[in-house]
Amino acid sequence: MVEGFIFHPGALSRPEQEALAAEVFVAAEDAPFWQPVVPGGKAMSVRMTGLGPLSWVSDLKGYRYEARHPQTGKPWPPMPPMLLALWRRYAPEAPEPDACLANLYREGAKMGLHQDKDEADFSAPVLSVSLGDTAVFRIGGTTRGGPTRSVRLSSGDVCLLTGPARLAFHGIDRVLAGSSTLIPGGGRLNLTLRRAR
Ligand code: MD3
Ligand code: FE
Repeated sequence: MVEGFIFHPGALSRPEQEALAAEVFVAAEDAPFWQPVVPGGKAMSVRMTGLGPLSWVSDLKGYRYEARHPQTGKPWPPMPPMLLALWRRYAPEAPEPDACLANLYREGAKMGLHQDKDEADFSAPVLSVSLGDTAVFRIGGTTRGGPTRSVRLSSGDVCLLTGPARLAFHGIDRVLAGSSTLIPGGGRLNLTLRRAR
C-alpha cells in the first residue's frame, strides 16, 4: 500500500451516515447533482455536486475549482458542520477545507484511474467519506502503470490521503449494487473534503 493512505473502516455509525447522507440530499435540492463532461467531450458516469466555498467542475475547457454551480450559477451550499468536525478529528494539523465534492454513483457508475492535481497545495490531505453501496477502490503509486491495490470502501468508512498517497493514481472500478440500504434510490455517495486554494 502506498505510504500515507490512512484507512478508518467503520468510522461513522449508521445514524451518523443517515444524517450526513440526508444533509447532502437536502443541499442537492439547491445544487442538483450534475453530470460533468471531460475536455475530450465524454460525460462522466458519476454525478457530482459541491458543498462549501469551492467545488471541482469539469467541462470542455478543462478541470478547475469554482465558487458556483455550473447549471444554477448559485454559490454551493454551505459545508455541513459534521464534515468539518470529521476533518478536525482526522486531520487536526491541516488547514480547514474549502471544498467538498459529493460524488453520486448510481447503478453502473465508475471512475477511471486518475490523480487529483487541480488543488493549489498538495501538502494538504484529502479526506474521503464513503456512504451507501460498497465500492471497489483501486490505488497505485504516483506514476501511471505501476502496481495497484484494491480496497473495498463500505458505508461509514473514512480514508485520509496524505504524503505520497495524496498524489497516488486511484479510481473506482465498480460499485456493488444493493450492498447497502442507505441511499434512497440506491447507489453510493462519496464525499471528499479538500483544500482547493
Ligand atoms: C487518493 N473519488 O473525487 S474516494 C475524487 O470514491 C475521487 O468517489 C473517489 O477519486 C470516489 O477525486 C475515491 C478516495 C480518494 C479520494 C481522493 C483522493 C482517494 C484519493 C485523492 C488523492 C489520492
Ligand atoms: Fe480522485
